Amino acid sequence: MKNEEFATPKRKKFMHQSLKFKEKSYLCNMKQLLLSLFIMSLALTVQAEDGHQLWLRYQPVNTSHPSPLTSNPSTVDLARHELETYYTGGNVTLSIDATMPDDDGFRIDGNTIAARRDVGLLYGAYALLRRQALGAPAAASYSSHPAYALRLLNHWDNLDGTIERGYAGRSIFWPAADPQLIREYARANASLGINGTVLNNVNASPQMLTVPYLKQVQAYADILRPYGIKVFLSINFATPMALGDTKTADPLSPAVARWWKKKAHEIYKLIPDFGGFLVKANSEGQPGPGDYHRSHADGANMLADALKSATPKGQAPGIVMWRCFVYGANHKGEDRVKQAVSEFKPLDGQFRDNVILQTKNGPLDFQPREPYSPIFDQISQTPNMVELQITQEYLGQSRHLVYLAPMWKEFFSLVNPQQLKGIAGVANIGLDRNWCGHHFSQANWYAFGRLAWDPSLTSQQIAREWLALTFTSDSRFVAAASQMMEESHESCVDYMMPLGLHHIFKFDHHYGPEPDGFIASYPLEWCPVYYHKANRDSIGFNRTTTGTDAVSQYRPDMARLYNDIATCPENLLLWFHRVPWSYRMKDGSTLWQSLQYHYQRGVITVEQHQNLWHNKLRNFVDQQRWAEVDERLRDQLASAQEWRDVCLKYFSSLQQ
Ligand code: GCV
Repeated sequence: MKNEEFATPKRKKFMHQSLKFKEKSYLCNMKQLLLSLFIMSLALTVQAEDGHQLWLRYQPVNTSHPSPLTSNPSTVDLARHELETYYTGGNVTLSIDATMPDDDGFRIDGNTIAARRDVGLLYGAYALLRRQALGAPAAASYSSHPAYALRLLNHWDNLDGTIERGYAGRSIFWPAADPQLIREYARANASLGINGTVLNNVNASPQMLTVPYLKQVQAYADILRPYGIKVFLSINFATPMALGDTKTADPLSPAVARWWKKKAHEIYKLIPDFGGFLVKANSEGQPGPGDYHRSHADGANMLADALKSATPKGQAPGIVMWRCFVYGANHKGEDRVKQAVSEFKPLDGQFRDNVILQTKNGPLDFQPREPYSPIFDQISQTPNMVELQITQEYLGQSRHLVYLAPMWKEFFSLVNPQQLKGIAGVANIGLDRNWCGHHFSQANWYAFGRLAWDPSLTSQQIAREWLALTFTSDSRFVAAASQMMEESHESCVDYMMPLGLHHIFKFDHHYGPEPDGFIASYPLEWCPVYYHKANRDSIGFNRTTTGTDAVSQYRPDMARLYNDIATCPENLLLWFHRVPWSYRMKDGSTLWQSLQYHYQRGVITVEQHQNLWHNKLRNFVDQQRWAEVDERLRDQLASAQEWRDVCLKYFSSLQQ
């Protein structure tokens, strides 16, 4: 290894602030001392902030006269209640306007909110409150319409209360829920325009569709309905067989189709506006139609027919969101990032009209940086929706401050948002008092919701908005903290997997580096060494036309761009190309120097963020939230250093 020198950040000396108690003569009196301590503790209690209020920190202005909420409020009741409680600008008129576009949008003219649908009035109310809190001009005329009809959270919550890839405590839904918490969850989502939620893990338990659990789902649906949120369920494809009701789960078996129809009717009886099913089939050990040599279309269509037959008249049929995250089944051995297209492209056009293909933004698995999934170039006759991961499985979990909107915007810069039918985000919500584990992870929930409504918003706009609503609108704080958020994703890529490296995580839990990872009994495509392929001379995965040819799954202009090492963006270089260590990068450095530079830059950025938060932003933030973020930033720095040191040591050892 050549020893490269890097500028280390200037470490500014700082003084730890300490509480100073000035001696005052009146404290001589013991009674007065106790009284003072009591008052001080009261003040601290009043100011205690635990993050539970999220971005909804409006102060009630009209507590004397808000319309009381019944136990079963309508959507319009909720809108009125929010406005009467929190809006300072006078009475607001809510009006249904049948001439407006038939969607969830709204128009605000002074103190009138107009919408085609009730839920539009509720969204308009939240927009008005947000604008008030952000100091937008009160009388401005403003209208807004969602980009997508489907704006969903996907919870990977198990019925025993654990959450797959959850980093904020146990499930808010299972095994049982506090109805008040579910109302708060609904309100937070409605304030962003999120209009659907999948209540259970895609690795689904067959028990989900049994009567006791469906009754629970019914109770949640009743709470969520007035907030404009429909419930959906992940299903296990083999449910009828697993519950002992059929001998097979073959989608072409009449008994199986009958079972699903009956089940769909049972669900709609309990939940008349049930949204539909999310399905992970023949992937990572889940059952599916492939077990019976049937196609994904056979499986999806059978479920789609069942939902259609059971949806109450006059209502759009329930939908099947069929996931394209499929590998290791029919195309075993093929480059993993190609397998989804190989599997689904031949089926395009064979799906019922109430089936939507749901695909992760990248072709591998929510890595810190991936190119977009070529499914979005290849599937044109079946509706597509994108699945983003809000929970930070591969981005430092809830220990690292990583703002994901810049990454999602990268996706939208290459996949036209208008070609999608909907958007889903794998939730980062749990029973932790602050919902998301890390206070700044709330920003990812917020950003997901805002982008699901309007993908043209910039990541910076959203960060500024969120900071002002969540902490303080002081422009010095917002400017510094939003810059930190904006830089955080790139720095995470730098200290984990720069220049297109991917999946060099520790096995199973995916926190921390394991570049030498290889377990013979595991599928090769779970092993880090499969992805970086580093040896003495070179590093990187040749996915060009001379390699696995994954590039050819992209539309022609992108395929050309990625295929040519001279035009391939350097931030994806090692994703698409196998490159000698001595390769000259655009700035003249060798690949090896560049790799070291990126790892070091990532660490330095975290160090700067940690210094900023610790020294400069302390006085803008309440003590509890400041300290909790501060502690995590320290952890993040240690983790970033570990990433840099372990990866560089390993790659350097190969070159000896
Ligand atoms: C829900 C990755 C994750 C799994 C997840 C899977 C999926 O493999 O590590 O936890 O399972 O993606 O999206 O189905």
